[in-house]
Amino acid sequence: MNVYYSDTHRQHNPAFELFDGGQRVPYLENPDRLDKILSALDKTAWAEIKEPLDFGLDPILAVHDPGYINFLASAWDEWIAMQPASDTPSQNLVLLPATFALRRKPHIPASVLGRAGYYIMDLSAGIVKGTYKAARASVNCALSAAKLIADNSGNISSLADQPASAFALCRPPGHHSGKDYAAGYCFINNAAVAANWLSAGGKVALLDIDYHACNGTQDIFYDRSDVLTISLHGDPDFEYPYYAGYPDEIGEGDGLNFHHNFPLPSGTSDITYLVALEKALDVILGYSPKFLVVSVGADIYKGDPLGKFNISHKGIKDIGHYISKLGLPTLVVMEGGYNNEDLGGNVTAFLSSFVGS
Ligand code: SP5
Ligand code: ZN
Repeated sequence: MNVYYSDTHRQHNPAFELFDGGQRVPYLENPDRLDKILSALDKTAWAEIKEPLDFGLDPILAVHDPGYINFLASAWDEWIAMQPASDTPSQNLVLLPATFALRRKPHIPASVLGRAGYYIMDLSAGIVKGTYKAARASVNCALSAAKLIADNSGNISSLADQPASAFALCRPPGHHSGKDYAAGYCFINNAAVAANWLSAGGKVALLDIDYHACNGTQDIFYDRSDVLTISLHGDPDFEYPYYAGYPDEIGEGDGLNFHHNFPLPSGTSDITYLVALEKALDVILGYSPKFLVVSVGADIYKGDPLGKFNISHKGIKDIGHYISKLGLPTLVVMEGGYNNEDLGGNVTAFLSSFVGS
């Protein structure tokens, strides 16, 4: 299986984030995550690591607001230029606003801190020098993997009767980023940009199994019927991102009935999860998509520092197996997962059912 990966992710490594209550903690979404995944992939017989191609800005701007992307591109330089000379080395600084715009028709101010509060939704999406470069490389991984499955979608692998599949080892992740905002470690919505790009060639189903609801992906496709979006996640009634991911959010306009949320309780076990997943997979089968995009987060694993599910290693393997049985050309996109020690084993277990192409 082709795996698209770029070392550029290392340039996005904020010194800290802020947890609830104002606790300043080391950034959980750190470069070590991908080191752990890469070393597990290296030990398999099937992973072929490839550099992404550069797709430029057009596929990004087909999904994201240009003012937002311009902000990501220049925010760090603008902010650093405003800082008084200080003893704090720049690698310890993070552009993180203290004032946020509620979406009540706010003005977009000229100042970089004002725009940071407009375009950033929470305290886990701070910007550093390399953030934009890393986010561009990350979305290029998703687009490169999308191109591979689009190019190969007619071919059934003789090895396992499994259609084309590819893995985008993206970092930073993407699914909390909407048209014009960064949130929850996400800056550019990799899976959404790739799904939109694929949708030029036929209907796309995007299934998000990260522990957190995909509020950004939900927003981006909410009024569209050509990309079906489905998310299984910790109930936002108690879990981040709190304000989206409820079962009554089913799309609007042309997109009515083309979004589905499956909120699940704290402590969700393999069985409970697989029952919900089967319902989600039935919706996908009924839609008859040409392509499947899976946003995968290993934060569903028991004991994840940001998760409250109780999914086992075997459960993660089974989830991959159930999804692979759809028999669709599948692009798997990396999202979250913060138990770095078990991350590699869980990701390779999930992917193993898609091997054969
Ligand atoms: C891609 C992804 O998985 N993003 C998740 C972002 C979650 N940010 C939540 C920050 C709030 C942390 N609350 C900490 C509770 C630790 N026990
Ligand atoms: Zn997550």
